[in-house]
Order: sequence, then structure tokens, then C-alpha cells
Amino acid sequence: MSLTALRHDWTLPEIEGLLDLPFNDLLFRAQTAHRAHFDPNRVQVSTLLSIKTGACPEDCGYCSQSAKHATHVEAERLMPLDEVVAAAAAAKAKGATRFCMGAAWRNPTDRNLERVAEMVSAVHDLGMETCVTLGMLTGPQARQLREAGLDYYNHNLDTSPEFYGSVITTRTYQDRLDTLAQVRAAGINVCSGGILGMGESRRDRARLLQELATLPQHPESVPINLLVQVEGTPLHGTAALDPLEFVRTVAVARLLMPRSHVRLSAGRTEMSDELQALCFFAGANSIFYGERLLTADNPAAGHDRRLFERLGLQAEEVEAHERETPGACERCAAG
Ligand code: SAM
Ligand code: DTB
Ligand code: SF4
Repeated sequence: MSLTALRHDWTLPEIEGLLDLPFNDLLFRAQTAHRAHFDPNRVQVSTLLSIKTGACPEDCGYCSQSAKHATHVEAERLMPLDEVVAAAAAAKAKGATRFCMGAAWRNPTDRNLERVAEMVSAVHDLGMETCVTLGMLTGPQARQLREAGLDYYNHNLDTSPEFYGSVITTRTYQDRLDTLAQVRAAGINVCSGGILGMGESRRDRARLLQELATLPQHPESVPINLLVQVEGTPLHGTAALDPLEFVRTVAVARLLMPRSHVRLSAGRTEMSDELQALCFFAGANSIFYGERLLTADNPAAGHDRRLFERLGLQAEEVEAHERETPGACERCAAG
């Protein structure tokens, strides 16, 4: 079977075997797979906005926004529509093609969902791709978002099923898989990945990738976050992950899900330009762009523009036909 064929039956020994390859062999294979499916010099660029910050009832051990941890984050109410649209327009003017809105909820109420649907629709009308991450969703809520013009829903598996319980206790792994299934069934593109550097083992990283790559359909977008260590969270002070291990995980994500965008997500402020360049070589082809993630810092936009110039990378355009709501376009469906 060709290295770059789509598979959904990856076994753990196969994935661990890839993670164990000599670094140069792994990167060569990942770059080869990457080139079979993507222009290697194009990177998708998304901008994040926290539309509702803090006071979250969940206990995710990494998160600055959990009400269970005493962190620097102050709770804020759901942002008014006009402020969201202004932020999206500013992100578009700076070159972002996708606008991702995040809310610190366990799940949205129907009333809040109504307000987010209005935001999605308004950002869609600016000609940007839309993404939201709101916690768990029901089927009807997913369909409502899809009808409002939502392109992507972000909901991460975060880590392996085995390590999960030592990071989060207030919702189960199965809850997450159920939400991903509702999103998929509603015809919304799936954005799902995880966080590295939480003290997990290489086997946990392999199991996370296995869960993602054995979904009935690979997520279109796979964010690989490096833990942003936040004072006051249980994971603050976790031993740092070997940066080359991060690159290896990106490379294996690329090999297992060759047609997905792999996003070099949170944690770039802790990475050198050279490390990020290695991640792009390993097959990462998406980033968050703009000074802020949700509550944490991201590299300055000017720094990223300069990095793109130094590496000869270009921001991916949103083609008109891709801007249609997913499933509405025969060319996309055929591609
Ligand atoms: N509350 C919703 C949820 O958890 O599904 C949406 C927002 S939540 C902040 C989105 C994702 O951001 C989490 O699933 C996690 O993967 C990532 N994230 C949050 N805090 C992080 C941190 N300190 N470092 C790295 N990634 C983080
Ligand atoms: C994802 O995988 N990473 C983004 C996005 N999805 C929503 C969030 C990263 C959050 C980093 C910590 C913070 O800003 O609070
Ligand atoms: Fe809440 Fe999401 Fe943070 Fe978990 S990751 S505490 S669900 S905002």
C-alpha cells in the first residue's frame, strides 16, 4: 500500500514503530506524504478569539479558564456581536482566512447557541471560514450551527483514553467522541487534536493519534498543541517535553492523516523559529496567527510574517468555492 493512501485501521505497534524511526527517516517520509497531498510551501492561517472567557465548570488540568483553578484569568460574559465582527474583520485585514471563536463552556445553552449562530453567520458574510469551539454539542445544536454557515467545529480529544482521566474528570472521552460524531453527522468539518507535554508517555501520544486516525473519517484539521503552562493549574510545573518529540508527533500525524491540515497550535511562543521550521518540514501546514490565542500569548503577527518570508511560506488563500458551507459544493465533495 502506498505510504500516502488514506487508512482508518492503524494499529498501535505500527504507530509506535513510526514514532521510533530514526529522525531523518521519519521526517523524510512525512515530507514525502505531505508533498503528495499539499503544496509544501502553503500554510493555512487562522485567528482565534475568546468570545466567552473563564468561569468554566470543567476541571481540565491544563486550562486557565476552569473555575476550579485559581489563575490570572478573569471571567467575562459572552461578547456582543459587533465586537466579534470587528475582531474578525481586523483578522481578515491582517491575512487570516479562518476565524475561530472559543467559549469556556461545558456545553452551550440553546439561548447562547442562538447568539453564537448569529456570530457565525456574520463572520461567514465577511468571506472568512468560520470555526467555533463551545464544548459538547447535541445533534440539533450542531445542525443549527451548520445552517448558520459554520465550516469547522473544534473539539479536541486532548490525549490518549488511558491518560485522559489524570487530566480531566468532569467529562469522559466518550462524551468527546459523541460530540465529534454529532458534528460530523451535521456536515460540519471536524477539527480535533490534542495537547503534548502534559506528562504523557510516547505510547499515550501514539494512542491519541490512533484515536484520531481511526475515526470513520479523519478530522479535516488536527491541532497539535504544546501545553501552555499556566500558573495555578494542576499541570503547571510539568517537565518540559523534548522538542524533537513534538516534531516526531507532528510527523506521525502527517503520515497517519495525510490529507488533513495539521496545525502547529498553542505553545509557539516557547518554540524557536528553527523548531517551528522543523514542524513545517514534518508536515504542519496551519497555524494560529495574531498576538493572542484564547487567554495565552501567541507570537506577534510581524514575527510570523517574517518567519514565513524566511522560510518562503505563503498563507493559503480561501478559494471562493471553499467558502461555501461544507457539503454545498460539488467540487469540494469530489476533491
Ligand atoms: N471549552 C471548550 C472545550 O474545552 O471544548 C472550548 C475551549 S478549550 C480552551 C479548547 C482547547 O484548547 C482544549 O480542548 C485544549 O485542547 C486547548 N487548550 C486549552 N488550554 C490549553 C493550554 N494551556 N495549553 C494547550 N492547549 C490548551
Ligand atoms: C486548539 O486546539 N487550540 C486552541 C483552539 N483549539 C481553540 C486553543 C489553545 C488555547 C491555548 C491556551 C489559551 O489561550 O488559554
Ligand atoms: Fe472549560 Fe474548555 Fe478550559 Fe476545559 S478546556 S476548562 S472545557 S474552557
